[in-house]
Amino acid sequence: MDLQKYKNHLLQTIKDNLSKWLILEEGGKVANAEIYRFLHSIKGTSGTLQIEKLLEISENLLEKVDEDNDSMWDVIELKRFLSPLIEFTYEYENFNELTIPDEPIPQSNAPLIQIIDDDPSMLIMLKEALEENNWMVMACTDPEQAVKQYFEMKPDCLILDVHLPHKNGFEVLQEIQEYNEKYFIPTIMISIEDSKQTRIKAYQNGADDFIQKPIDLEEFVVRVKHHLQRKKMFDQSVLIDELTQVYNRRFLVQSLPRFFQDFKRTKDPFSICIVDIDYFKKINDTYGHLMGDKVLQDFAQYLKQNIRSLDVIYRYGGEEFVIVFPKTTSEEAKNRLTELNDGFSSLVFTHQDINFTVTFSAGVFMVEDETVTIDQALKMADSSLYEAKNNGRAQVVCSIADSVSENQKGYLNISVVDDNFIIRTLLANELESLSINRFELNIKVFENGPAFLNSKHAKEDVNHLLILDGVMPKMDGIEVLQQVKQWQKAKQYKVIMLTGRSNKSDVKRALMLGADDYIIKPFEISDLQARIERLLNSMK
Ligand code: GH3
Ligand code: MG
Repeated sequence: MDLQKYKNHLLQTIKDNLSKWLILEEGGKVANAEIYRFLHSIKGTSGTLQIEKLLEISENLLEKVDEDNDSMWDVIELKRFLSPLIEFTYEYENFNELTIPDEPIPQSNAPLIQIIDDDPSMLIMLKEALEENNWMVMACTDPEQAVKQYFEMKPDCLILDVHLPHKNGFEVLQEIQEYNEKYFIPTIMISIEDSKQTRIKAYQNGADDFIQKPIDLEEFVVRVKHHLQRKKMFDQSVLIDELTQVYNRRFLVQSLPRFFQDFKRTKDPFSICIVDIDYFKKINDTYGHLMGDKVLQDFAQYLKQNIRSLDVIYRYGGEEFVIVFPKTTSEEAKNRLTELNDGFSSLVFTHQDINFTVTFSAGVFMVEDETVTIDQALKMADSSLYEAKNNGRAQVVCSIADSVSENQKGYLNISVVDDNFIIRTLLANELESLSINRFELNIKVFENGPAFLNSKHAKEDVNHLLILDGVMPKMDGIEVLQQVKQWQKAKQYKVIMLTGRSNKSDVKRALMLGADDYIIKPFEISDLQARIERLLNSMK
């Protein structure tokens, strides 16, 4: 991979910091902690980027800065101290050229990797190295935001720096530990420190792997790939319910979206049914738990053997199952379930010479409308089941599609703020064609920041997706983002920044200000679309 652009970005970061400090008037002060963090991050990134000279300079300088000292540096003293770095920056800038590789295009179904590192140069570099493999990457510099993003996006792999501002990587791990363990999310800790204690602490806090900075990108990618493969195997191996040997609820959650997608493509309605054994508690109470288990097993097997190969059955919970009948109307599903009930209830169970039979009740919902969500469909099937139980059990009830009211849909405002007419129009067209059924979309374009900020559209009390150009006259995207983040309703906003290739410092600022994602211009529409879909899926 071409490291040149990351080198240039690192250089820009160094220059930004240096110029910020060096323009201070005589008598100006800079906090020791800030210098320490600065040198620390250069050391980590320069090693990874194989800039030996810079690594050496930063290591030497870092040795002279005490991490725990909270004093201030005088600007004159600082200028002298940092002179090797200033010289290097000048030489490097004047004797190296700029080359930029093509951007990769991630797919919407690609594994999702989350990287948390407070050094934007490192973040951008790792993100792009991973994206070269067609994985989707979410990058974040702020641990608070990262934790929120983690629960919203549920990544397939987490890459986490030990040193973060406000909250360190171990603390982040503790916060997400329960979910992380439950779903076996591979977690890689990265750090400039490679002491035995740090590594032990990482593993004790649930990390699966530890990679020291400087990072060898080739090895890094291979290790991530290995973790993703294991995660996939794990996901597959835990999809069958142990007792009944049908798919479990976890797989239901994973596979239901596929039926909805197929429906959108083929327009063939399908039916979702929730099936529940009648008076099951009584079976347990009368004949014992083991007999209860046997009834569950036989019931699941009976269903499995008597449905078509394309129908799918899942254990939804206790004695509740979900059956999906593809290409099936509710009337057909009802007939099939009624036949199944007749067949199953004619089977005789025997416990200590006592014979008994078992029936079930079922609720059916037919998906025939693209605006219906998974949750709504399950809710409708469940309320029909409830009705079947109330009507005396051992029967099948279908719900009526019309009762999924329009007002169950959420509203989503989308704003595109870009001074370039072509891009604005292109994006608006693209967004119009997105099929996001959960939301009633309201798309508006704005040619500058103030027009957006002062609009009624921006202030409405609904979810909002903001696509924001980084560089605009009047007010740039960063300033717009800054203002939006201060609004009380900032939580309702998801923000994607569009930035130019040469504007890596904007990316850095955007991420630090809490943008949810960024895209480098010129961008592939499919990339943008995939990113938008991911973000929208994470919205309630
Ligand atoms: P209804 O006809 O209204 O569905 O009544 P019910 O008794 O079937 O339903 P209820 O929800 O009152 O009780 C379900 C019982 O199923 C309670 C729970 O202890 C039992 N159960 C849940 N999982 C299992 C299991 O894996 N094995 C056994 N043996 N029992 C289970
Ligand atoms: Mg029951």
